[in-house]
Amino acid sequence: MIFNKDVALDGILDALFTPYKKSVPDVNHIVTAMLNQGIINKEEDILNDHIAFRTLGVPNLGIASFEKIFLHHGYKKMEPYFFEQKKLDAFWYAPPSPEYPRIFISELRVKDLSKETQAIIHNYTDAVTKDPIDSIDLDDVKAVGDFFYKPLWELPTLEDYNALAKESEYAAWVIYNRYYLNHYTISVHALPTPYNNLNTFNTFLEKNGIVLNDSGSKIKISADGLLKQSSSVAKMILATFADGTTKEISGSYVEFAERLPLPQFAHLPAEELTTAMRREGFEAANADKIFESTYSEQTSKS
Ligand code: OOG
Ligand code: NI
Repeated sequence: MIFNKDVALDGILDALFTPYKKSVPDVNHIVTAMLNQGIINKEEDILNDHIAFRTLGVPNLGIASFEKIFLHHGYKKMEPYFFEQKKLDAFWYAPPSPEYPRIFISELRVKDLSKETQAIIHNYTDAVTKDPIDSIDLDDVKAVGDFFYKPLWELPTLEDYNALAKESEYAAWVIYNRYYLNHYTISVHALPTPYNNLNTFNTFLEKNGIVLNDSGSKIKISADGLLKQSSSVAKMILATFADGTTKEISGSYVEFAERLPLPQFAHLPAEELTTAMRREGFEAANADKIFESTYSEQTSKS
């Protein structure tokens, strides 16, 4: 297969974005503010650094299932990350060409949870007896697009949702939101000066009413100093549970990333820097705090 322009991948990404934008009003709010401020001339000027998904580590689901969609479209599996306290595993995936976003997929280590919590999760997921991806034609944009929003298990009860959230807010998020796009990420380094650094960009965001995740600190910085990340706190959505009761729960959020040039390219002017000359990949310590963008301690601030 020749990559570069993958029409199916374009369609799949579009299918993810339309519902995401509808349920995360911060996206249009930020884009409009950037247009008004003259930071961008059109929405397409924004470079999407990466998108992220969450999964449950149970048979037939999890990373091993979900990643097939993107491996099929030329993504390459890169480094793993491990989050001991949150009981998560993750990988990042490099795109077939730099105009496509990286992908970050995480998975709950279900076996590491309490027996009670495992039982609740299995109550839902045991209905999935074969890998659902294996019955999709991955070149069929409509089929893949529909898959992201197709219920793979029953709608949870509020009681189960609350019980899961006590042990793992991540588990509760996935049992309700499933494969909804968790976030997309604005590449801050690709913006015009002075907005091409996270400090200035965050000030702009906060002036425009965006509430930032401050777990650890608002700007998460990798050990090498070259990857800086911030995120908004998740938008609350009114969820309807199996018994018809409703509750406001966390939906998705927006992330902002600044990838600095690698030391050997640091002397080059910004317009000469390619993606390959900047810090690649992710950073576990940053990610650990970014996950909390959907955790109640953060969302209760907005
Ligand atoms: C993903 C959190 C980690 C990053 O860029 O390191 C992350 C999530 O909340 O599911 O997005
Ligand atoms: Ni991210």
